[in-house]
Amino acid sequence: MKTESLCNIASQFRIQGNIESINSLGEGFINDTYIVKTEGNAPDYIIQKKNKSIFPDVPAMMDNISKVTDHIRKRVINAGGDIMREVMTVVPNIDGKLYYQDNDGEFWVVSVYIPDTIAYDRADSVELARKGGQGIGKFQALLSDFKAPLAETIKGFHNIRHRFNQWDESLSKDAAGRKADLTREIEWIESRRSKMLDFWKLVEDGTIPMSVTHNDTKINNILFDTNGDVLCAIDLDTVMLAPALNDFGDAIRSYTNTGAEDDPNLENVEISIPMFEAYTDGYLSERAKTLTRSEIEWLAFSALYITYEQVLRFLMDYIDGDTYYKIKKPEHNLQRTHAQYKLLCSMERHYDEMKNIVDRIAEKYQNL
Ligand code: GN1
Ligand code: MG
Repeated sequence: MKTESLCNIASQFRIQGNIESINSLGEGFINDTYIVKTEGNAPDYIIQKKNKSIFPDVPAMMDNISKVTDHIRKRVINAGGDIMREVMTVVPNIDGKLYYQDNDGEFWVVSVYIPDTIAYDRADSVELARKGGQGIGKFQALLSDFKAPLAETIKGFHNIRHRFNQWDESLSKDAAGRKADLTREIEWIESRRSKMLDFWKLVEDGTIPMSVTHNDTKINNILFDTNGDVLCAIDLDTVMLAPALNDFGDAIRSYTNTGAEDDPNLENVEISIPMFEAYTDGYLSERAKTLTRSEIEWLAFSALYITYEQVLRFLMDYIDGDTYYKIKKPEHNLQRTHAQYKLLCSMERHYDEMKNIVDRIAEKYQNL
């Protein structure tokens, strides 16, 4: 059977207006994303081909997204907000399903494009970091009374015990024959294994609770209004139940890095403490009163945890022969590994300072 055209696929969804153009959008590592422009006053749309090898159960993922956005929508309505801008709107296909499966078995999904918004590739000011923290804090707070179960769409996503199982398997396979040249990098992972597992045990024994989390909280997953206010979190593919701390840690990993995630010049890469402080302030302004004592206690550590996990994931993908992340050059995953490791070392050096900042800010908001 012939591969279907983008236009034909888009026409399978309940979109308003006639399609004017469909163009590629953004540079996600995972999915293929396009913008569907329509004629006249009809809204524009985002159409995405979901990556089946990463999301083995797209219907379950879309079910999670729809439950979570329905919940947020109700809260936005109650607060008198604008549901076309403050929450993502998923568009069903003509059969009422939240996805369309094409002739090649690929899964496509559509959402309404929110116009007049800004998405930042990086947070380059403390004001922006603070707003980003507020954004994710708000997202979590809007979902703090969410009770329905959610599917675990990517098994063990930020579960380091699960990641070590994958890691051990990758090392023993050595699929691309690269292991021999990676002694130093592998030692970075192994030397911290027990420390990371000790943290995860607190999740397993319930000391650190589970809640609804976004699981990919880079600043480019938050939409801002043209006046700079947070509108909503987008890219909800990985919405699942996990420790709230993961969202904080992942955000710190991206916001506070003075260099790029794949910076070839390691001298550029450090944690910016002013950015850490600003993000923490924004986040805790929304969450200080609802987080538990143990969550506050481990908040700073979560940044080290998620950054470590990212070092492991980039390195593991390099060892596997670059099968997960899209790469732009042969050693891209190794370059990402080095840059994220540099960031991890910088966080480790500043850990006491980070903890003090969390304690001080948490106390400030708890006493308000
Ligand atoms: C992936 O492609 P993007 O930016 O949505 C990944 C994240 C990583 C990130 C690293 C489902 O996210 O976990 O932190 O790349 N998402 C998935 O840049 O694996
Ligand atoms: Mg993403």
